Amino acid sequence: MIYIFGHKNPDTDAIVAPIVWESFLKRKKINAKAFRNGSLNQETKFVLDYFKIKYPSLKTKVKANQKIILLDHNLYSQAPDGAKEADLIQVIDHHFIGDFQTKKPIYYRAEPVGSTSTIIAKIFFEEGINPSKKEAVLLLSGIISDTLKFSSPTTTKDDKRIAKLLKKISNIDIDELAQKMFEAKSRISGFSLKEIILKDFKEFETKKIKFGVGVWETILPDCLIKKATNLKKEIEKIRKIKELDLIFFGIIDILKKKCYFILSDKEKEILKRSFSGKIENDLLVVKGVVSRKKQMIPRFLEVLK
Ligand SMILES: [Mn+2]
Repeated sequence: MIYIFGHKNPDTDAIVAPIVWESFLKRKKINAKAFRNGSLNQETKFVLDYFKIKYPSLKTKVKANQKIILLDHNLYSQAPDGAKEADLIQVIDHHFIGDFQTKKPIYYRAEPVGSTSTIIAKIFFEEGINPSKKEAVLLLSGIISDTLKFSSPTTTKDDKRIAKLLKKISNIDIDELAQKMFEAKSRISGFSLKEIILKDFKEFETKKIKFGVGVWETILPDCLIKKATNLKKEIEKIRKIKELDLIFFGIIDILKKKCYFILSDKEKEILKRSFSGKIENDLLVVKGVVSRKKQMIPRFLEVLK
């Protein structure tokens, strides 16, 4: 049995890609199972409920020599515990490739497209297999989520082309689905500020500095902007608990394409050197920044160096 994982703190792409990849492998008579490495976010819950798809089981650790596939990530810091000692057989991903080593040859497919779902769909079409309606809606949701409905700078021609094909198969109204997904994602009631900061959070490191970057994508930024001072205090606490040197957190206004970075004490100077924008109380407001992968991480790595 092969275990398929998306990254820690899964977003919609990191959940739907493993589910569809499991069913792709099953068509090839390969016994595989999709897992989630963390709790589902509101958007993903909405997608799975709306299309009546079972939630994948939670698994955060693997035993040595367990056969595993990593989707939507290639960094061990985002993989389940024990992944380094497991038997890694495939990676399909659209992120930068980190300090990555394997013991034996593996299937590795990386493409600079907007989502892993795009790559999975491409593999279906390349092999002459049409995704089922269910597979198509799941992959379409992954693309919409990661590209913020084709508005993120990570969006490529391939994402749009593949989405059109998937729309044809599934007969889904993309605008309507995206609106519902973004509404679900924007709900903050029931979450503590700590949960909000850590909900979509990834850790990185340079030679000397370990840092985390959290983002909260929303169509209703004001309800969090109001809490900037408290978010700042929360960042101080989380930095200590997680033993990180720095924590960057940005509220991303999906519709206006703006990022509101919290100017927490230790991160303030790096943030100001990384992005130019307007300072409003405890916030640095940066126009046009919506992608952690393409806009934040490369910039932070450069400035931290
Ligand atoms: Mn992704």
